[in-house]
Amino acid sequence: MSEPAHILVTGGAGFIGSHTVDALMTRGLRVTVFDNLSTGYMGNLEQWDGHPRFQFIAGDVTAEVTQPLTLAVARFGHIERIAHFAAQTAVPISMDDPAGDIQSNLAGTARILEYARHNKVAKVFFASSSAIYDDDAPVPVSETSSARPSSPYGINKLAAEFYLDYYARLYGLCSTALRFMNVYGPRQDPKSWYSGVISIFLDRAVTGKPITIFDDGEQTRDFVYVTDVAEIVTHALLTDAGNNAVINIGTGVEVTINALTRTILDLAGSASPVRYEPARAGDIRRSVTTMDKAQALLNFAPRVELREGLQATLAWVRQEMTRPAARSGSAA
Ligand code: UD2
Repeated sequence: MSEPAHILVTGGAGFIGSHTVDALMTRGLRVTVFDNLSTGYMGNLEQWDGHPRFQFIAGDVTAEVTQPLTLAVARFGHIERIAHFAAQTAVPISMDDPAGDIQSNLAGTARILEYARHNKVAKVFFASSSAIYDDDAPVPVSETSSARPSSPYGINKLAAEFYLDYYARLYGLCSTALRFMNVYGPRQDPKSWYSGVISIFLDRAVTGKPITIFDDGEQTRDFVYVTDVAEIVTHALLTDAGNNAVINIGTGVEVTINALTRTILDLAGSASPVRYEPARAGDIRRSVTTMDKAQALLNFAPRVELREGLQATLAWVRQEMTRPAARSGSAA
């Protein structure tokens, strides 16, 4: 019997990356995580510690990757496919340091693509973002909506998509880019300024601290649960589905921040006060995706509805509070 395929997950200690590692390990594959632990946590991978099909390699996509990856190949053999999540993930940081964002998000992706073409990798998955769209694009956004990023983060994600296309045309390298809407769920760091609204609000609801809604709360987002995202990434990575395509990943359900807040307070049984503050600079008003392309090319149908996903995330937030050292594995 042949050995299970060897998959590389860059940024595999992070929020979405670690859930993708779970999905790949559960399918019986061999997984190497390549991560610099700048925002990821070893605690996100503790369930695989010591597993014979799992290895962690400390490394950074802002530097040469071939040398550190020879260690991965020495143990698990040729890397067949790559899920590339390693990135600087905060839009505001990209605005403060555009050149740094180019290094992490664009040059980092180019290094992974160079590795893939020189080492005959069968397929690369790339984590793109709804941040590539024009803020003024009418909703729901589809993959043909105007791409006009309003941040260096979005510019570099879009440029990276062009690199995927270039590698496909010039070298026949196969890839799929998924443009994520607002992903939420367990392991999204509630303490970070740059974290998602759901993890921040759940943390505040549980601790009884005030919740701050920017603007009037009638702005909308499309919230997709992280295990649904990890499953569709795994499907695109391991099959020919979505080959050389860019596809939006959300739910198609548009939710206001006010409605979200009510549900969170209700689920948590919380009396946290709610305050309103002026709109955050650069915030978009409405965001939701069409589902047509994801359905047609990936047969994607999200399984976890918002209330259910919030409940699961709430349980995780409560559990994390009982073990305060859990998120201390970061080198950042
Ligand atoms: C999401 C992505 C970002 C990028 C962007 C593209 C996350 C965490 N971020 O940013 O990476 O892809 O989409 O447009 O998924 N809010 C409050 N109070 C708070 C925090 C947030 O009212 O304490 C509001 C905020 O003003 C916004 C909404 O909640 O209207 C969502 O904010 P977010 O930071 O979770 O995500 P977003 O959509 O700005």
